Amino acid sequence: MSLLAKEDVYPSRVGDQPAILERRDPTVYGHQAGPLSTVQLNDYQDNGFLLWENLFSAAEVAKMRDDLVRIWRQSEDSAAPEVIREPGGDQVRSVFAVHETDAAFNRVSRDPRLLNAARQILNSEVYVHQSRINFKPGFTGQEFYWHSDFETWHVEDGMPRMRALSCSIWLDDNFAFNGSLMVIPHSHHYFVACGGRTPKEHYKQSLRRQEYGVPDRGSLSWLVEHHGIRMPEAKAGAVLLFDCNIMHGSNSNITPLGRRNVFLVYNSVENPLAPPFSGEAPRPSFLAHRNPETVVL
Ligand code: 6CS
Ligand code: FE
Repeated sequence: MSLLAKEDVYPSRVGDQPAILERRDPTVYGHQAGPLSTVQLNDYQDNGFLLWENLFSAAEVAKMRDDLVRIWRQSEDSAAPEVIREPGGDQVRSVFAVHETDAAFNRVSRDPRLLNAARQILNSEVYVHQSRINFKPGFTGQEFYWHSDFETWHVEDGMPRMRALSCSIWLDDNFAFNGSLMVIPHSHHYFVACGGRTPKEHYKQSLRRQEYGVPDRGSLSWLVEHHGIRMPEAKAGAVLLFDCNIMHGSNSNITPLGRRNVFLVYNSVENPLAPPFSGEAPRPSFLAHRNPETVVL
């Protein structure tokens, strides 16, 4: 891989005014064979997300829930950096790198249903860029403000191009009322460049409540006026596939019903991380894998 700094085709948080730029990368990189039909691929290409209902059986969900509860219990008193707590409290909000630290979720990260869908969309071999469990517990699970994952992964991790996707495995029923993901369909076709500059060690704050690298209200309003908001709902066992650059967020959960989801982010091996475009030090590897060859899938 060239050590020359890559051209920054998606400048953000460079001290300029916010702007809405055109996407300069495909969404679906090819039409090689895989588990997704042409209709599903076209739907994903256009909207930037795809809800794959009943992908995991009730037995598989039950097993993953047991593994999740084990991780939840281990994390409650843990000072590990992978354990992120809710803003203003100490409840566990997320646990990162579960595909590395936990054998059960390592197996999930290598499930052929997910892998082959990622390979099909990204038209290449893939590796895990990031994994996490977002617990969003009942009554106390806080919001995730609007953002594009790619904006952060580009600026803070050095992900050069939009050739990555997230698989969110739903371990609870996701309803509009218990903090299900909101997405702006079609928003992945635009890159919302953010103002400001990235604070040092920003992730120590952003993973609790993100304030930099979030879209300005004018850009967000423009996207919603033109493309609306969707909030997919489905029973546990569904998987939401979404493009790295789709604008999304989720509300706080004040219901008694938890919204526990596991996220696996697959990046193309053709899109290895460069030095962060912010110019800051790279984020820790539990947030962004920097050596694809070390993550054998
Ligand atoms: O900074 C990140 O990598 C994380 N932040 C958010 C809000 N979504 C993606 C990812 O988990
Ligand atoms: Fe996100």
